[in-house]
Amino acid sequence: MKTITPPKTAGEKAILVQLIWGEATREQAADSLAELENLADTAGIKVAGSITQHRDRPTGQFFIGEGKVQEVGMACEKSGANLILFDNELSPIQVNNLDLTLGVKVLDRTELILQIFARRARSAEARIQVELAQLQYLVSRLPTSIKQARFGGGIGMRGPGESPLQLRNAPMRRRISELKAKLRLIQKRRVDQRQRTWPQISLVGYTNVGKSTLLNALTSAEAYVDDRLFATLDTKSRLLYLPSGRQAMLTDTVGFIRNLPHGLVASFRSTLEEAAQADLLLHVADAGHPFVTEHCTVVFDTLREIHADRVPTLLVLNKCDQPAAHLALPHLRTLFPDALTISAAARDGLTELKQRIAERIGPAQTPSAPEASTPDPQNDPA
Ligand SMILES: Nc1nc2c(ncn2[C@@H]2O[C@H](COP(=O)(O)OP(=O)(O)OP(=O)(O)O)[C@@H](O)[C@H]2O)c(=O)[nH]1
Ligand SMILES: [Mg+2]
Repeated sequence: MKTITPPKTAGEKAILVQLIWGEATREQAADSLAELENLADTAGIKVAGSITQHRDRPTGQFFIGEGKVQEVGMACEKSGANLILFDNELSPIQVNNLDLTLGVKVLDRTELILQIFARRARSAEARIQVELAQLQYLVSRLPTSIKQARFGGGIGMRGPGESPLQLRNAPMRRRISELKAKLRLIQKRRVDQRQRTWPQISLVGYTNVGKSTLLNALTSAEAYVDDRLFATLDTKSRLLYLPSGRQAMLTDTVGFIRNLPHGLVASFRSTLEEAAQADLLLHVADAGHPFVTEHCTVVFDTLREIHADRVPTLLVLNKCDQPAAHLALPHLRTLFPDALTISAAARDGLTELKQRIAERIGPAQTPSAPEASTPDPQNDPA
């Protein structure tokens, strides 16, 4: 069985489509659309334009209204776009209906993120995680009757003329079990290697906030840094030397993003589990981002999902060298009085950060012990 489907998005031109409904405000919707454009850029897709619609609720047939579908079709024709990227999550039937009506490939936000992951995964572990994410996403979208049928085809993202409805299921479930077992083995080896000699600290946070930059600034990790979403899929760990004379193992993680489907989070458990098992989390946030508080909420929610919300956490407001951060700081300090303010890029505030980490980690004589509340890694609910 093939391990991974190469992404098919490179060199494509897209129209972005967004439906604003329910409780979403205009500002949130605009930020979400800007994020989708960033995701498209990360995937190497040119954006030819965007179309937004307001409705009370989505339509069953196309998600957006029929008139809007025609408008999207005309925009594709006019701009030569060969791809439609939806900011909202669509049902397989809606994708199918749009494909058939418009004759243009349609991807929703989640599929786009999965394709970025597929392109960026380098290590064996990350590639297994991506395949697992793709399979779990496909399984989660199959109607029950199809889920119970037998599966005989290949795996991977939906290709031209191929719909999730045509996929059948038993070998997928077998493959999912195989991949989970492989991941557990890789993870166990890693944990065994470290043998919890050092206290474990995980860097967590929204994507593109500067986690890898901070890892580099605090250690000599030389982790990959890029002004793109999901720069890090292959995470690094490095020893951090604290002023107390103590050392701790600092680990980077995959960035979080809003509306990340649960199946995908579960697939990235082996890196996220590190966060759940850590002795301390450094929650890094971009203080200059206009939606920093929403980003923090996404991170809090995701940590709860992976049972990491009981791990002691230091909130680190990064990018404080930026003028936008200066403006936001008074408000952020009221919201998060215990947060530290730093600039990982300018290496500002790192001495105080190390001091605070040392205080949280405790004196060198204290052996580190995992909290009883950490979840059982064998007990994967996905
Ligand atoms: N101005 C400023 N930019 C920063 C700072 N820290 C990081 N950046 C920039 O922010 C962008 C993202 O940095 P990364 O370290 O790759 O962020 P990340 O959180 O690891 O991102 P992902 O791995 O994609 O989730 C890069 O362009 C960095 O140069 C900072 O303190 N100030
Ligand atoms: Mg990174």
